[in-house]
Amino acid sequence: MSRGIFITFEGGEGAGKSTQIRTLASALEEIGRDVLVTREPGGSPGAEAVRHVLLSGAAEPFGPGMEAVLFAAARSDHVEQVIRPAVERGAIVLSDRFLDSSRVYQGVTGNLEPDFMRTLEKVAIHGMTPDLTIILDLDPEEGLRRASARRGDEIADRYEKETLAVHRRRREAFLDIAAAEPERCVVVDASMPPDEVAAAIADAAYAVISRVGDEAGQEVGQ
Ligand code: Z5A
Repeated sequence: MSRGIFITFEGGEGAGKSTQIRTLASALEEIGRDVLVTREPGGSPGAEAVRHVLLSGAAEPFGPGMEAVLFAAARSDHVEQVIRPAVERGAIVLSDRFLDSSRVYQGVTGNLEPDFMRTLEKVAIHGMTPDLTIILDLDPEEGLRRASARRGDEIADRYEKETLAVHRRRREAFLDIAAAEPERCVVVDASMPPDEVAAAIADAAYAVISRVGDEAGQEVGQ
């Protein structure tokens, strides 16, 4: 049995991550693949309990360091309870946000020390680096407009309420990560119509699926 594949989706608010994960999951299931869709913060019972604390803003008064540790604790549980077992059984795991969100939201716009962030990341993921990260790139004004239209009368969460300048800085930070790790990250223009965004994502995903399949074939042939 070939090993599974771990794909993460990143980007700003309202960029279309959930929409595109659903589309890719359906396409992969149609060709008979075992697919697990998950999200952060959350994805396991322990991490979902921490999600509420983080998104309600309950941890915000205690500072970005406290929030970063909580995101890392949730991620560690998510990795060990859900992601690693699924990848080990051969599934394709699609996660709505993962380590790059911590690098950007807590590390860059939370102004936390790079060494502190690296240590937390190492402990939280314990070697579970994504095979592919799709960065959905969108002007934050459009992303917030989409997120607000979808939310309707519900209250904006802790992150949606932040200033446009902060959201712009995050967009740049995601693009900086993609430039620094081109072997892992693919940037997709999220301003295109959903089917065009989906086609670009499918190209990137199938390329990785085929590469991992070839590597598994070579190992079996050794
Ligand atoms: N966070 C953090 O700080 N540190 C961390 O380590 C992690 C997370 C893991 C999670 O929020 C928050 O936690 C997040 C960062 C922080 N900040 N916020 N907010 P969340 O899970 O509640 O929300 P989100 O991750 O930001 O996702 P989202 O706002 O739900 O957006 P989305 O999933 O990217 O978009 P969508 O739901 O697919 O689409 C939004 C709307 O746009 C919807 O009505 C769609 O129909 C529409 N849409 C989608 N695609 C298109 C296109 N192509 N054209 C037009 N309209 C579209």
